[in-house]
Formats: sequence, C-alpha cells, structure tokens
Amino acid sequence: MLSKILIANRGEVALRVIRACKELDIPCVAVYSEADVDSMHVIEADETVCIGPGPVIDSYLKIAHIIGAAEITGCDAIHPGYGFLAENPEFVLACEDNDMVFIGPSADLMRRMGDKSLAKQTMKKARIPVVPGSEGAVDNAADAAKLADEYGYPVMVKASAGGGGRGMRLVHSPDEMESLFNMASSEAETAFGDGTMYLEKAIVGPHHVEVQVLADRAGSVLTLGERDCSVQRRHQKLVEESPSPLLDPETRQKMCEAAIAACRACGYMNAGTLEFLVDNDQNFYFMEMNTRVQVEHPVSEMVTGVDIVREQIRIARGELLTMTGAIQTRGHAIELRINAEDPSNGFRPNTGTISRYVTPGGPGVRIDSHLYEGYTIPVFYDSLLAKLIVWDVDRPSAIRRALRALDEYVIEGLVTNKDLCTRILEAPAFRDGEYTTAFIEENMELLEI
Ligand code: MV4
Repeated sequence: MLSKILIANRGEVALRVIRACKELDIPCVAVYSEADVDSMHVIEADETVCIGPGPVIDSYLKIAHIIGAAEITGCDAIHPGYGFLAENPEFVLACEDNDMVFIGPSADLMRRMGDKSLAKQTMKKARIPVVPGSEGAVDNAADAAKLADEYGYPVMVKASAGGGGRGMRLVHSPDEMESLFNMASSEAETAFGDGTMYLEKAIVGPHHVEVQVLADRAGSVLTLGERDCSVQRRHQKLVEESPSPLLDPETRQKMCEAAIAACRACGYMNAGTLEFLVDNDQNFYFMEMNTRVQVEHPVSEMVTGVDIVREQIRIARGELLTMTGAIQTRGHAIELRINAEDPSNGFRPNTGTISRYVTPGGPGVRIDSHLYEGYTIPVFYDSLLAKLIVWDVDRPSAIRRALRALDEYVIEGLVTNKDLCTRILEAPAFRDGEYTTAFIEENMELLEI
C-alpha cells in the first residue's frame, strides 16, 4: 500500500513532501517544468519527469501530464502539496480513475467545501458558529439590499466559488450595494466561471485564526491547536504563530471542539484546516475549510511534535490515528514568510540568482526552503522563497529567537521582505499580541513601507 508517491508540486512544499517520503522509506517522483530543471525538488527526488514548459497552465496544472508521469514511473499515490491542483476535485477523480491514491480528502468532500456558501450551510447545520447571513445564494443586488437592511451595515458580499478574499466586497451603505454587488459577481464570473453570491454581516477588525485537523478513515479526528494568521496583506499571509496570542483558554477549547464537530459533520478525512474569524470579544465564526496541507503547517508541527505531512501519507494508506481529541501543545512557534518581493515598491515580485546564501541555525530554528547558492528563481511561479520557523518556550522568547535567526539569515542576489519581517516582530502591536487583520495597513509608517 503506497509503494511510490508522485509529488504534483514544486518549490519548498515539494521538498517538504520528499522529506516525509524519505523518512517513511517510500520512493518519490518529482515532476518539473522546463523552467525548474535546476530546482531543489528535482535534485532531491528519487526519480523525475518533465511535464511541460514553464507556465503553470502547461505543466503543474496539466492533469493528464501529471497522471501520465505517475503511470510511467509506477506510482500508486499522488501528493498535491498546496496550490496548483491541491483543491481541484477533477484532479482527485482523475487520480481515482487511474488507480492512484490521492493524498487528501475525496473529490466529493472537496467540492462540497469548495462551494463556500454550501460549506457554511453544512457547518451551520452542525451547530458550528457562522457569521449571520443569507441562507445560501442571493440572486441580485436588490435582494442583497433587503437582507442587509435586516442585518445592519456594514455587510460582506462574497462569491460562493471564491475564497481567500477573491470575489468579496465590504458594503458600508445601501447606496453602494448595487455597484459593489455587481462588481463582485462579475469578478467571480470571470475568475471562477460562477457569479453566485451570498451575503453576511461584516465582522469589523477581525482576527484570522484557524484550527489544524487530522482525520482518519474510521472517523477519528484530532486537532493540533490553532494558528493565528492575522498578519497578512491583501490576503497574503506574512507571519503565522501558534498558539494565538488573542484566544483565552476557553475560546481555544471551544474552537477546537467546533473543528472536531465540523469534521464529523462532513465526514472529513486527511489533513484539513478550519478558518475562523474572531472578533475582539472572543466570538468566533466559521469562514472556510481548506482541504489541503497549508503553507503555515510547520507552526503546528513545532508546538505539537506531529509531522503533518507524514500523517497525511499514513492516513491515505489506511492507517488509523493513535490519538483523538485535542492534542497537547508545548511552547510557542512563529513562521515568517520570506518572499522575493520589495515592500518599498508596492511588494513588486522580483527574480534573480541567489549570489550568497547563509542559513541560520541553533536551537529551535527550522527553514523550509528550496533555495541554494547559485539557484536562479524562475519567473513563472509565486514569490515564496523560504519559511523561517522558530520555536521557543514562550512567545517573548520565540520573538527574540526569530529576530536572531532573521539577523543570521543572508539571502543576496534579489530583493526580499526579510527586513519587513524584522520590523513586524519589533512593532509594539505585534510584541503585545494586539494585532488584527488590519495590522499591516495600520502600521505602514512603522514598518517603513
Ligand atoms: C469576512 C470579513 C469580515 N466579515 N467576512 C477574507 C478572506 C476570506 N476567507 C474571508 N475574509 C473576510 N471575511 C465577514 N463577514 C473579513 C475578511 C477579511 C479577512 C479575513 C481573514 C484574514 C484577512 C482578512 C482581511 C480582510 C478581510
């Protein structure tokens, strides 16, 4: 059962999955585009298959090429990583049609969680707290305005097919409704081929807190605590930490219980994340469920000692979780995303060749990255270069350790956001644990952006 795994991804996450395969003694196959010939995941995998030219549409998104690569190398399982095909139910079906185990949940579950309005209804039925709003879709701006009068402004109009902030508008007053509703709907139509919208009351100044879950095929569910991902810009997370400095212990426990109930309600299997919005009064509301491993999963690994990717593979090959309920966490972990982007220039992405590369070390320091000295960043892909993850006994120590590690970390040859990460950690609102999703915008000067 699971004799060889194909990794349908690139960059740091492909490397992360390769590491898990090696520790489980399972051979692994990397796929790569013509632009990724010199990539670390190609160097580290047991076998490699080129699946097309640089643009993702011709390579990492080409289902037939990936399935073909798995077939010719004799793989019986596929790990999707995150992004690309990780939340595409068609890909899951293609895997099944070709007798490949998809390392993740079923196509049906993925589809049901991919429809954000339907997911919300499912959770509401399971008595998980959701933001007050429409029961399902709202057909037009006039209906939306009627409902908004009931809930009170401000409200959010959101695309059912959206997620991660796409196809979403904050509406402050009735006179804005028509134009913003139609704008969001046509944006969703263009982006997802589905302009279906739903409506909810807006939570002002929210925190983004998410709960990591693992579920096996027997229906056992485990939570690995929460991650606070409120430090983000335009829905791109920059810093994540666990535990959340916001939650009091009762709220944390209630959120983890809600996450477990949510997984039971939808029959979830494998690793997943439940996203919640949390307001300043510790009220939490289910937002979305991510049916994949996430970029920020390492902070949960650091505070629990659980290897999430290893567990994904174990679950996919039919093994059962040995523990259930909420697992004990220890200490504090912080992740900083090092991106090839220039904060002082509108976060413009840039590429180049890594001319000098020195990684930090010492206790409690982890780097998940595909970088090496001499590596040239291809132009086709996202700007994530590395994740610096630190662990220490408590939050203040973890912040000091992160600052020390950032100082040791040398990346030359292109512009990165490393100094911005330092300034975020030094900002009073961050140090005091008193930040919301508005943190970056509220601290532009302090962060010298
Ligand atoms: C909201 C909200 C306020 N009220 N919904 C953005 C991403 C998507 N997952 C949900 N999002 C939001 N939904 C209501 N009813 C505010 C946001 C939001 C946000 C959420 C999480 C992290 C960062 C954010 C930044 C802006 C808005």
